[in-house]
Amino acid sequence: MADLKSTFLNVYSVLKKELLEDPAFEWSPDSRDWVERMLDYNVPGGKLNRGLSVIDSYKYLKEGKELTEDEIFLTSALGWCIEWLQAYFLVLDDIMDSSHTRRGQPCWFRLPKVGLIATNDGVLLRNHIPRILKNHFRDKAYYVDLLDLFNEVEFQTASGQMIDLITTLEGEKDLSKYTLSLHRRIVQYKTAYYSFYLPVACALLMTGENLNNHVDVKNILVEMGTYFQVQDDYLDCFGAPETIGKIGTDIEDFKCSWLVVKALEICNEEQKKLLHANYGKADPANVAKVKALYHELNLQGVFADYESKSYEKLIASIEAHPSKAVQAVLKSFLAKIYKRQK
Ligand code: GPP
Ligand code: MG
Ligand code: MG
Ligand code: MG
Repeated sequence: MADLKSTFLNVYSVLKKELLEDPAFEWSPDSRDWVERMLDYNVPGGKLNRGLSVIDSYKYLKEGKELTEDEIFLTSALGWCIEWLQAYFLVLDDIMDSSHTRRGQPCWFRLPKVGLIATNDGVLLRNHIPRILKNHFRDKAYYVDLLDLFNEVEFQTASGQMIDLITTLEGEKDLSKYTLSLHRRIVQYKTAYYSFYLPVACALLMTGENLNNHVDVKNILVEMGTYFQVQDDYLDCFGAPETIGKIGTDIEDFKCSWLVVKALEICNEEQKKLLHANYGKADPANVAKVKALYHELNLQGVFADYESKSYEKLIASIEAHPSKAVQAVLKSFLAKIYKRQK
């Protein structure tokens, strides 16, 4: 594992070097330094689960056959394309969510020298993906499918992000619209496709599969991604900032979080009034009242219950899949996130 990670990180250096020598631009020392610093700050510092999953998934699909150097490089390059996509989303998401920290450091746009230049950095990060794909995949039979996959998933994510954001519009804040079905719609689009379906779909394309034949795999991965975002919502309030590397802002931001949806479902009239009066306010005193209510309602226990039930359901649908190799892909992905603390 440690070995796989260091191989993966070596590929990052190769891809970065190519981008910093991109012949389509006349580089100056300043511009090269900016992009290098921006990439090192935003791309490689996460858990790398999404990226590493491309290599893992491909291995399982090859049923344990030793990968060639070329296959390791290509699966890693696709893994990095997903990490680049993630960096692009996070740089912009942190501006949209007024977040302060990410991966244990200030959000990129919070650096005094960066500010709103971060929006253009997001656009650059996004543009690096087709450049990496062109450099390494243009001769492959699945090149067009790969481009199409990244485009589709980006569109789904931006659409999910849009519904996440418009529910919080000033003047339209309305807790009564926060239901489990709205929550599901948001997280399926903003998180599940790019975080869960995309890595496995990349591996499937590399093995020559047609994605239209794997809708059942997609459905299971979307379920898994939904569970993952419920964990993210839970950790936003109950996680330790030192461990998750970020300070939660969902209560302040009036987010349609799984926690507020559950709270609304089980609270009494008086508790509902308290939620309406305090949710979505920046003042720490309001936030503290919402958190106290979450404790009173034992949302930690409700979440623990949800977590074990989701796990059972996911395992059952994975085991119903006819291919042992696909089962192994899905189980390894689930094992990486079950009961995660970060
Ligand atoms: C995660 O939501 C969703 C994204 C990172 C997708 C962003 C999409 C864009 C098109 C910008 P979140 O805000 O709960 O994540 P976190 O808790 O990590 O801030
Ligand atoms: Mg956010
Ligand atoms: Mg967000
Ligand atoms: Mg979150």
